[in-house]
Amino acid sequence: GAQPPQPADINHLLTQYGCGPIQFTGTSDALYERHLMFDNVVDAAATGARERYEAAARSVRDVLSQRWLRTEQTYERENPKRIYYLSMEFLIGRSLANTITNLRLDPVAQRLVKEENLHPLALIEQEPDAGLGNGGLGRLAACFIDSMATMQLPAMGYGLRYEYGIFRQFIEDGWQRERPDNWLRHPDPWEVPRPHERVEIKLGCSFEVRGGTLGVVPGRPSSVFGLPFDRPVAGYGGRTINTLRLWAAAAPDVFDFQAFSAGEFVSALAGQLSAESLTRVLYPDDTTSQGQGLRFVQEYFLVACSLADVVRRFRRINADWSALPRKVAIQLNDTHPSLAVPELMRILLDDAGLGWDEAWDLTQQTLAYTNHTLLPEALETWPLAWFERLLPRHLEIVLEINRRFLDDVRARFPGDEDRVRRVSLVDGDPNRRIRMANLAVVGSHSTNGVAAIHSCLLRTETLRDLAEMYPERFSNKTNGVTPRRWLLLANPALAGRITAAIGDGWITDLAQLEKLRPLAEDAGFRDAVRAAKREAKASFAHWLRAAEGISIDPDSIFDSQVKRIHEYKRQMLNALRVVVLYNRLRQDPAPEMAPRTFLFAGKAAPAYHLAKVIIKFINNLAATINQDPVVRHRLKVVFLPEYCVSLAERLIPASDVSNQISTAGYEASGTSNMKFMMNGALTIGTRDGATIEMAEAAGEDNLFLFGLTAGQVAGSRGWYNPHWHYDNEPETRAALDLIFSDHFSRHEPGVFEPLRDALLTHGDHYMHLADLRSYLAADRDLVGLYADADGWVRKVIMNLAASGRFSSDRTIAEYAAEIWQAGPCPVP
Ligand code: B1N
Repeated sequence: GAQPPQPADINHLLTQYGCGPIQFTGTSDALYERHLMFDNVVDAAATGARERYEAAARSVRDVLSQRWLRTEQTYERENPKRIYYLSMEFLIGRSLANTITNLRLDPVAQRLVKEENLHPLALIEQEPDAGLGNGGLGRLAACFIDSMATMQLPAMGYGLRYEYGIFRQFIEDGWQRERPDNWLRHPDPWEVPRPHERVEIKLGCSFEVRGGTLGVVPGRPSSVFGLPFDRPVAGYGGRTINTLRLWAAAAPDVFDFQAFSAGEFVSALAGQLSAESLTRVLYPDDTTSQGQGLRFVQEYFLVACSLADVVRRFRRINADWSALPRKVAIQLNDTHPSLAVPELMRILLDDAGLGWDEAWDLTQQTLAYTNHTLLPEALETWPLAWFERLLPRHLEIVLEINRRFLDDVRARFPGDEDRVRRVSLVDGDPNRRIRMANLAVVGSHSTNGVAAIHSCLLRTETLRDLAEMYPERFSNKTNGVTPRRWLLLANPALAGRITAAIGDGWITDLAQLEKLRPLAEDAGFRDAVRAAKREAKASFAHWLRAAEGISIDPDSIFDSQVKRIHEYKRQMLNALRVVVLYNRLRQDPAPEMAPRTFLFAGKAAPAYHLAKVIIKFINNLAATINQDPVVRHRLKVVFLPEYCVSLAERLIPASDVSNQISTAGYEASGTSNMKFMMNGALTIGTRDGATIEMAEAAGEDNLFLFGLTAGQVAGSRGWYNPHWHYDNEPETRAALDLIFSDHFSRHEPGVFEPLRDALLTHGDHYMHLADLRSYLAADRDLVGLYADADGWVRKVIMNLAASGRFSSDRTIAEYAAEIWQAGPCPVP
């Protein structure tokens, strides 16, 4: 019968433990210090940088939490058509500075930094990059969710919460080495676990993961849990806070193991490791598919968790299944989540009890597919035998889809059995495989490429037969990048000058950069742009010296190529250019020429040997050139280890020249090309991917385009012979001879023989030698223009003015209008 304590008593009870003087509202202490005290339980006066970062990040999260909740409540209430972006990769990078920028909290952050005596850069550096992607495809997904939140679209990203993201790269004796990326070592202040919203995924068999490979135990069905971890996606202006939901795999609870005898208790629990290995690590292949069993299960896990979640949310407020395509749009980021086709069919047939025709119609109307590459080694196919064991019901559904589809093909093209074989979802006997791209096209209402040339080749070459069947399904959606991260945040020097000139409307409407076009003739604005570049170069040079101990001259031309290392991207073509320039200087050491710094960065897939040899070559080239007293004040070569989003944010603003030199027809779009363009670099490149559209927008004379066109590349496939160039072009021959004479590998004779094989003996598949001379000619023009400071900045401004088209806001507006038929749902 004791009385509950009265308020005065409560205060008394609390104060006896000394819970002051931290306040909860009104001061920056309230925002920040209470996290040190109550989350980490450390004395504010004695904290490390990591704890300060965590407290700062949690403070920022506090600011958006209510808005985040209200965003979801608004969607529940308004019941708009929702957009779901399914991707095996989200290459997010860091979130602290980006979230502060998007919430426009800079003034608050500055006050906090001052009052708490924080070192903002040191703080920011504490956050690991969320490297849950390989390259362009994963970064595109991250730019898209930024744009969707900024445009107030009711959208959500679904991905996997890999414990280890893309490997960390370091260089040893010039070679790439890999280290695991343990990015979750410390608690991540951005993620909110939602254990109550877990989903159970059923598989046709049990499995175990040993040494990274998947072993299946047939006949014994099993299940895995998907635990959602939510991350806030703050739109610019902070009106909408959307969610990126990442799934972690977990074994069923101990409870399920009670059937085991006491003797098996420990081994049964140890078996949980298998289920949890599912989301352990991101596969490090970019534009290739290794076809590993564990990857297959990862892909199914993403699809099954996400669709279960989507359907549950849909059913909460919609009674009628037929409303699905009016309320849900699901975009598949490449074929990686294309098991969504049979999975959605399974749900509609088996769980909802719909008939085939209705289920099929709803599935097609709900799903849409984006293709990101034409490289044959990237087109996913999975052994039919794996479906049989792991997903027998899905196999039944895929085969029934195929039976009906091939009936249609035969009806439309009687007697054309060749065509039937080409378009079938099942690759022929004896090693029957399911063709995931065909499944994605047939099972959706939309297939798009990511740049005009790519979409065109997709329609006319790679997926020609399917495009003939369903021409209305095919379209182009040229990629874009978010100007918030890639200009406003990464390049304050340039962003500030743009805003001073035309106001800040460009941040959410990048087409406004067109207003800069007339300012190319304004000497004051040209000076401002030049000064911005100079600031960015100086700060990059300063960082490079501090971080890597490498000095570069901010008065030299910064000439960059940063992207995954791949033969088709032709880092070797760039390296050959440098060897030719080196040879020229050795012959004539004193030409009037601006000094040049060549910056390379990028990771090689750990199993891609030739890509690793290319890294080794660039490093040896750097070592030789940087030590050579004759050339070292004119040429400098740097290979920057550990390319990642954060490094891109520093390097791109500082670059004068952007190399986009893929063999024409092979780079689907490219997206760093756009980031360089909007950061005031000039492009030297081939007519490939979105670079073609950049040249259209800025005018061809404002880029340095060279080399074979995609048509010429395809047309010379039959007769191209690299030896012709070796025999007839003295500079080409001299460069190759120098490499193969071990000039760059004095102590490692023969290490570069694999390059000879690729470039000469085996026919130079990516046609480096065909383009070297025209590359050098374009390079000469470029260096010539650099000597004319005003002429250079004029072109920079013309590029900047034309870069508005390459905002991911424009891309997302096109997806929303033409594929999703979805609009904004503003949060009041
Ligand atoms: O997607 C980017 C494009 O800008 C690039 O041109 C393109 O190369 C890139 C399998 C891929 N295509 N395919 C992949 C990534 C991981 C993987 O496991 C394929 N990445 C691209 C954005 O559209």
